[in-house]
Amino acid sequence: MNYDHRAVLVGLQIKQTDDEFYRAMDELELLAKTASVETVLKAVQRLDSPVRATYIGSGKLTEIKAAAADLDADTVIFDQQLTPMQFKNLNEALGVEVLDRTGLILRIFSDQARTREARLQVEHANLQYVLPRLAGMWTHFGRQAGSSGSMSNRGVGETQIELDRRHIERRMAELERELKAIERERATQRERRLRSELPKVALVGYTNAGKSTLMNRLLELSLSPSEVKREEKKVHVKDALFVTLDTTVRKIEPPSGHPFLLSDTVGFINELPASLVKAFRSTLEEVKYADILLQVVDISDPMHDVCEKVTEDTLREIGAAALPMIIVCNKLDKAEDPGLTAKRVRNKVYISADKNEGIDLLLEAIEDEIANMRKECALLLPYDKGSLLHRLQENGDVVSSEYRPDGVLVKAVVRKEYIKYLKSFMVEE
Ligand SMILES: Nc1nc2c(ncn2[C@@H]2O[C@H](COP(=O)(O)OP(=O)(O)OP(=O)(O)O)[C@@H](O)[C@H]2O)c(=O)[nH]1
Ligand SMILES: [Mg+2]
Repeated sequence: MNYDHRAVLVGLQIKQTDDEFYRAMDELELLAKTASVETVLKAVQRLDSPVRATYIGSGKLTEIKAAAADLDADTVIFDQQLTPMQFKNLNEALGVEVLDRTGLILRIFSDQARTREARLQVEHANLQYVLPRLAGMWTHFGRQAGSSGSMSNRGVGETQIELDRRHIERRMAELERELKAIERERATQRERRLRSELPKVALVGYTNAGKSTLMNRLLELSLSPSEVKREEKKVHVKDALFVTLDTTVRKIEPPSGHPFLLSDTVGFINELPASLVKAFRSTLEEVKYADILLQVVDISDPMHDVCEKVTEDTLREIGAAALPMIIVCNKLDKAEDPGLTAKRVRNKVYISADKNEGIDLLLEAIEDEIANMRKECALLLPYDKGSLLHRLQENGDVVSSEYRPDGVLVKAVVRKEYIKYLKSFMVEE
């Protein structure tokens, strides 16, 4: 792999256990890799609390500066979000580009954003992050431009910062207006989907857990062989973080079983930066309109418990914690325990999306949840209610129908909350 940058990663271990801390450092390395940054050194410091002005102690700072020079690193990445003051001081002290975890995640989001909405959301999050850090960035760019950052240059820098600030604020207001308009469009689309009686199933989970891979597997069930080959309906899969940033919805028609709508969306991560949560709120919130959640967990990750907790916390934050959920333990083929095979234990299913194992068990679990939300009833539909019959048929809800002089006697399985609208057509069998 060719990298664009070389970086020293700096971690500050405060309260975390070693396991938690090193997992977070590994994740930071994977984030860096996703952003095309090669990790040349992971430096660690243990302190009771971060140093207010410089995050790490001055001895460590000198050490890192020397290491960066020795190893030819052009970037130093810190494991937590730095305060604007820390950011400015570290920029001045280190003389190479300084990034914190938030800045790194923002960079990945910028690289991966494809749709217009995702691009606008990322730009907004970026500007929000940049605004209080302008002073620190000016130090950096000022130096890059060859100025010494001496007193005589300070005035120029400050005028520039003020101009930049006003420009950024204007752009942010513009972005907010555009995003509101897109959100309205999305609400209309959503309403259309809600009106469709198809059950809505949403993939959720930590980034890189295999959500998009699973979506493609399920999608293949509904495609003809030539469509499978063309791949155009499939979603993008990659061993990197935040490959998916927007929501894709596809209709899935299992060979046996009820059709449903499946959505794939942005993954979660521990301590998702606040500016991104805000910017991606409407994308994230899509999840709460689902009927059933599929929480995809990478069980080959030794710390997958942490990921599950992060997912559950995030779901609570967006008001989706009470929805029926199936836990999909994915990457079975890579799991440490070799005795583990595809199986289903109530609402927990062990699968390998990549190796196509256990998908049938997952479909059964989905089918059971769908059955839970539906109820069988007998209806006598007058002949002028043809469109209603058509809709029931289209959604695969009709079990049997019999044409009678006074209308069509239909046995159908419909969503429980829909029953109240059908009351007037209901008959005893
Ligand atoms: N070994 C193994 N790898 C898998 C499995 N499922 C997915 N992967 C791999 O895991 C990586 C991430 O898969 P994605 O489907 O892109 O994951 P995602 O959850 O959509 O990730 P983001 O969209 O980036 O949040 C890819 O390299 C997949 O090939 C599996 O069952 N076994
Ligand atoms: Mg994905």
